[in-house]
Amino acid sequence: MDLNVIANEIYRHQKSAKEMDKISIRYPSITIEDAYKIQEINMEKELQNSDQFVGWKMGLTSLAKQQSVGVNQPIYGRLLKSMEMSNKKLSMEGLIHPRVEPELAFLMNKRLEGNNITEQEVWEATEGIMPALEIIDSRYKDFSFNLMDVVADNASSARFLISEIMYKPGQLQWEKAKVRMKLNNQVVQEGKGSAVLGNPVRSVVELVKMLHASGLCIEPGMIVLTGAITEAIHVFRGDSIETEFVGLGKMDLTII
Ligand code: 0L1
Ligand code: MG
Repeated sequence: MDLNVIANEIYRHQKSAKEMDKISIRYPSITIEDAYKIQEINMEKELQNSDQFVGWKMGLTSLAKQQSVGVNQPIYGRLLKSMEMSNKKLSMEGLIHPRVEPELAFLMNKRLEGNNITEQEVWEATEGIMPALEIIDSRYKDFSFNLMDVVADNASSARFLISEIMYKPGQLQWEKAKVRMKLNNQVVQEGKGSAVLGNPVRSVVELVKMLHASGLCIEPGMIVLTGAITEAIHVFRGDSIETEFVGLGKMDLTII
């Protein structure tokens, strides 16, 4: 099994926005370490193409999502500057079957590393917290995958939109932050910050520990998408999404 070959195949599908078969079927012995290595190989390609590595995302941070993939652990992915949306219009170009999920984004101002990191240390290293929308888009047919597949596909990362309004970490009890999502004027999802590992700060703690296992860390200036507060909504061209982060502001998205 050549990880570069598998990475190239996934990369081609990420770029062409064409669905592919699960790699775990053809490579049943693939490990989680292999899958993270594939993710890293493809990130290197992007950096060589002048993209910028701007942060990390955590995925599968809710019990419901973990159960749907049959795992009991979150995963991480890498965020690139080119994934960041600059306006509220999501183009379907380059996407296969996108889904939108509301998240809280942490902006870090210190390096965070190590296996013994505490919530207090994460709070102290947090410049601010911003409402965000993540657009996930699995490259696998029917959005169906196992843990190794999804990690190798950069945790389904596709696009993200971050609110311009930043809040101080102590401004709110983030586990109580309420979110309501409307799709074409109908409320379709509601949730609270506690859906993210009990509190989004724990997602950053877990991320630092998982990165440590691979000799990686969070650098100052990086953002962390901490994980979905509600189920992701499948969107199509012509849809409009209105997400209310109660007391923190609204984020709209039109799919074009
Ligand atoms: O951000 C996420 O929680 C998604 C992680 C990958 C699983 C999926 O694509 O639903
Ligand atoms: Mg997400």
